[in-house]
Amino acid sequence: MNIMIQRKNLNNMKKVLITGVTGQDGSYMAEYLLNFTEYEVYGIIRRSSTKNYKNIEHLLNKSRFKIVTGDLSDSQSIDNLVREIQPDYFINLAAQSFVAASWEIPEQTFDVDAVGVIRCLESIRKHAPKCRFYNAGSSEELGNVDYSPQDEKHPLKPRSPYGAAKAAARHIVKVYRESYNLYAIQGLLYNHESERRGEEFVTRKITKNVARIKKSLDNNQEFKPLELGNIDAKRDWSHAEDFVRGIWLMLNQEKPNEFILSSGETHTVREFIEKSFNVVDIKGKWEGQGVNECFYLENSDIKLVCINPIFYRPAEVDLLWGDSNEARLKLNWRPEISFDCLIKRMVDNDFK
Ligand code: NAP
Ligand code: G4F
Repeated sequence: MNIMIQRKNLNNMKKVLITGVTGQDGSYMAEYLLNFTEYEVYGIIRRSSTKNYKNIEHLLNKSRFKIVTGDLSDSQSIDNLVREIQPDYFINLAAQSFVAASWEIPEQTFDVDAVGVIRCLESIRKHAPKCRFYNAGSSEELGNVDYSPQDEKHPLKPRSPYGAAKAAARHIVKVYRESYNLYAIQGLLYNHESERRGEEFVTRKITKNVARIKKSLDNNQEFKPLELGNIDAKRDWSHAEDFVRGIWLMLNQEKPNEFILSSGETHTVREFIEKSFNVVDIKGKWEGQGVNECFYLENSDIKLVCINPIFYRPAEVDLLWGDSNEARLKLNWRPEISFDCLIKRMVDNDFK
């Protein structure tokens, strides 16, 4: 009897295919959906000689979580997965997501972040046209912004190969939605971070180094200062856990609308640095100008942070500040983790 019930439930389960499941958002999304008993989650990972399961290790023993292999740069692999699994939802969170690297590998970035989206859409169109598709859009698409805070009507003005690829993806998602009547959307998400954030991104780079410097100071050891680029850039930062909820709400509307998800606040990188040091009770002061500016330990000549121009970008997005009122109104979504709480969680995690 129990076995029969279990079989029935398994058959009734909705199948969710997630790309980028080893990354920050993909791992939170899988975790979020596995809390609901009606979903079977298929996480797509890339084939490689070394497994990168750090963010999903805690999910591997769950019966409703399955690992499958595929690559956004390989249409056959995506096609096979969609044909065989017949997903109800396809959440594309895979990307070359590091903006700075997109000038070094522009073709690969465009291939994965834009053409890869066509590969997903084509497979859905052919094999699972009822499947709901979400593509991960970015505030980088807005780039050199005209006004603040930016809303859904803001024009696309990308400043990086990454931003241009995501903007192209936005157009193609709309074309497939309108041409084939697919439920295909691309949310426009502002920066979101977490304890699982990649170590190259500025927030995690700061919190990791704050933890390193704190340990060195506590042990009276010498240390190298943290080196950063443009510390006056402004970003609208949230916690990734809040955003996966928003993505899921966007995917489950009656009609396929696209929304901005953001905290509605903007802060400089400089502020993120100061607050991160504050979490571990280190006070500092800024001195100098431009590339000679440094953050010194208060009442000493010890450098905590310096500027290194190698981290400047060929073109910068100076200010991102999102107006997410539409999502708050229509999806009844709002972020719950504050800027200060985000920083504390990240610093505490790195310090541990
Ligand atoms: P992330 O941590 O860098 O994760 C990226 C994921 O994509 C990884 O799992 C990576 O797999 C996978 N991947 C990369 N290339 C692939 C390929 N060719 N085929 C299959 N998988 C591939 O990124 P994230 O921060 O979670 O972001 C998720 C998505 O949201 C991305 O599309 C990103 O561009 C977008 N986005 C992020 C933010 C943000 O602030 N976090 C804001 C707006 C939009 P490996 O483990 O094999 O490398
Ligand atoms: O942390 P970042 O590298 O994130 P960025 O460029 O804003 O991109 C992130 O958010 C986008 C959404 O807006 C996503 F679509 C994208 O996938 C990614 O998740 O840099 C943030 C700011 C930039 O202005 C950068 O110039 O920090 C500045 N910065 C200053 N020094 C630095 C550094 N960034 C990095 N990564 N490393 C530095 O040393």
